[in-house]
Amino acid sequence: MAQQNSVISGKVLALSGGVGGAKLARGLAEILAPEQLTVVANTADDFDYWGLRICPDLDSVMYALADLNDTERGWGLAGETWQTIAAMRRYGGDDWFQLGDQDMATHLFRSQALRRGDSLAQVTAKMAAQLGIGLRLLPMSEQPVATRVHSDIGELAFQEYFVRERCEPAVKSLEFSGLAQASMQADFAALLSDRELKAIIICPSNPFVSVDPILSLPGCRDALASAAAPVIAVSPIVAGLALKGPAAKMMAELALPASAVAVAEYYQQRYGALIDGFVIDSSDAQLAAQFRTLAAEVEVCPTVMTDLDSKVALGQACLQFARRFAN
Ligand code: FO1
Repeated sequence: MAQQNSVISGKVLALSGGVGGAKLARGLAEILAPEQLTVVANTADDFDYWGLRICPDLDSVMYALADLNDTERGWGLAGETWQTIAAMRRYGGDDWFQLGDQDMATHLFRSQALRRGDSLAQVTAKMAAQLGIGLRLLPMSEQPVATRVHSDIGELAFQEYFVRERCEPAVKSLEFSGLAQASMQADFAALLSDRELKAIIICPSNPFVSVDPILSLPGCRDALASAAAPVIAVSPIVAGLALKGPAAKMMAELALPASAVAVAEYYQQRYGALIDGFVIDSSDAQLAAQFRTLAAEVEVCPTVMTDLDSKVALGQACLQFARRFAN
């Protein structure tokens, strides 16, 4: 990855869900040297399927960082084939969650390594290195945490809600099973007390199912608050819509208005004065004044990432914004 002129010296931490977060992580990877950047991905979407451990957000970030992701479908690998799932269908096996033939190697390799005793961070690092990724990609935790969706059709595992039911059930509440017994992945926790850490960026990922599981890990909120670096959050809601996924629909179901301000208010209500600055899209510029009542700084810039240039531009804007908080 060719580095562009870095606007920050020191280390940067990006907290990410799947697709939206992966795009910003890819932009940051273009700007920063590999040793400067750590990306921590949500693992509360993880589940077992066909006897394999599936980690969709970690994989979305890994594939995007390696430029191997399918940008049209939004998940999985580009140039994928689907012979195994077709054969699985012939047996009458589960086919509601689609695993491509190449993607399956990721799940097989990971599941085998985990069974042999590797940690999730270790096997992720091995795969990332083989895909040419130099930066550090970490799972939020080594312990399993599973998002449970309490919905109008009953309780669902996250992927059952997201993929099998196509996000159609109305969400009543969310629960992160296993969270109380989980801890932050060790390198993630250590980075938060590193004096070299200069920016913590919450990527434009779903606040409820991608960011909350990370920030709700025991000790995470306080460790972020006491980190030397400012915490910058990029709004996943642009002009009242989620660019991808069910965030705006979930907000309506949770009785929150779908707006960048409501996301900021939600974070403030749940985590207190944790977030120092919010990045909102230019199309939401008229909302900027409302952030003053939240005692948070706001940066207005284009946040919709359609190509590498726009990913890099948003990355640069986040880093420049973070620098403004340096004392
Ligand atoms: N998303 C879908 O909408 N349908 C699928 O069949 C599907 C399969 C899949 C396989 C591997 C993988 O890493 C991701 C996959 N995703 C699929 C995406 C995934 O459900 C979501 O990106 C995240 O869990 C939401 O953050």
